[in-house]
Amino acid sequence: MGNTKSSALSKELLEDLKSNTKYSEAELCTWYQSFLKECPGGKISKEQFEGIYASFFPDADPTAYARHVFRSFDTNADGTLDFKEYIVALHLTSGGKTLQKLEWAFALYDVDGNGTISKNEIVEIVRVHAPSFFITVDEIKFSPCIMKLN
Ligand SMILES: [Ca+2]
Ligand SMILES: [Ca+2]
Repeated sequence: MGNTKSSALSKELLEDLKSNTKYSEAELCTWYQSFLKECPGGKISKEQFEGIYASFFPDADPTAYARHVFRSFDTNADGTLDFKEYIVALHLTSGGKTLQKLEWAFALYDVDGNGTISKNEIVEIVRVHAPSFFITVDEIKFSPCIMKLN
């Protein structure tokens, strides 16, 4: 094995992810290794993401979904998800704290990014998402957090 400097998570990133997600150091390291195996470049392209998503949710529309996911998780807008963006996405969609989920869901639903969610935007997201994968529209409607954001 060569000296794979990049195969270890940096201490900084590890601490950051540990404090922002529910995952343990061991889990994060394990995921990082499998992430690198799938994506040796350390980044997931939209096409790769579509492939992964399609294998989980064969009935959904991976292209539209990937577009929305990238819009809300590709925080540095470079067109790929790096490990941090990937873990944050994974964390939020699989059981993050309610407030974080709401903030993320809001960003996801706010397709044009104008700070409010229109009926058309909800229709657009509901059309492409896999049932029960996201927070429901009712939760959005009744959330004080969303009222505040609005
Ligand atoms: Ca990115
Ligand atoms: Ca909007």
